[in-house]
Amino acid sequence: MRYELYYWGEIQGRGEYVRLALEDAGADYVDVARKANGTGAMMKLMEQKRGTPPFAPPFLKAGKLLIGQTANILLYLGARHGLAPKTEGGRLWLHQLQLTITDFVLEVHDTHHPLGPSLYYEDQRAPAKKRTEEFWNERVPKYLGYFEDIVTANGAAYVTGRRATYVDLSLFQLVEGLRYGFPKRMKAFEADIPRLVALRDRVAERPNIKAYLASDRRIPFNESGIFRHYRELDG
Ligand SMILES: N[C@@H](CCC(=O)N[C@@H](CS)C(=O)NCC(=O)O)C(=O)O
Repeated sequence: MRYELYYWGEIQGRGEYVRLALEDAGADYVDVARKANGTGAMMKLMEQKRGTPPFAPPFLKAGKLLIGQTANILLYLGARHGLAPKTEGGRLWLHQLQLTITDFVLEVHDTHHPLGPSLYYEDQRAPAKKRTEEFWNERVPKYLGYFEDIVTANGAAYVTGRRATYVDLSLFQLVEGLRYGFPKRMKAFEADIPRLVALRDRVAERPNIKAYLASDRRIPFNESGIFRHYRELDG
């Protein structure tokens, strides 16, 4: 089956967590909105009233299924492509971790858009600065410390053991994104999360991920995505 991924074609954004899973799995997929007329096709699916219309991208068409919400898509792909444990308890645990990543991603977004997504960053610079201070003082240590503790406690290469899961791919993306958005702050912080950094390195070396990162399928970070680099926010 050829999957159809629907996500904005110019950014990594939330679609990247799905792209990483599809790429690691070596799945056959088309990144629809990166093709001619793809964004129109994406909007059409969102506007449909019947079936299971998604609220927002990313969403995935898998045969007759149309699946929205990043964590939900990964729940589906993880089970089909060996990127999740086999037990119900293991899958729920992984899904729980991915939902926590979803929460964190929103907080990353809110560093540059603390007053909401409808205003430009340039119209919320002062609150963004304040929010970013809190984000780095309180929230990054809390979230990444949580994941660091989990990896430390199980003492294995990946978050649930010896095999990589979609959560490991997402943790890779968080470290990469923070490095891009806040290079100075992240450089100082990385000493506190050595196991997450090692996990990031392990993911980067996985053959399919390595090939993907070197390809033009990997869209470069930019200032339209979730992780943005604004020098004034980087300490
Ligand atoms: N909780 C959803 C959030 C989806 C979301 O916010 N998508 C963004 C792009 S990253 C979007 O296009 N939102 C449109 C909107 O909120 O109106 C997920 O994790 O997939």
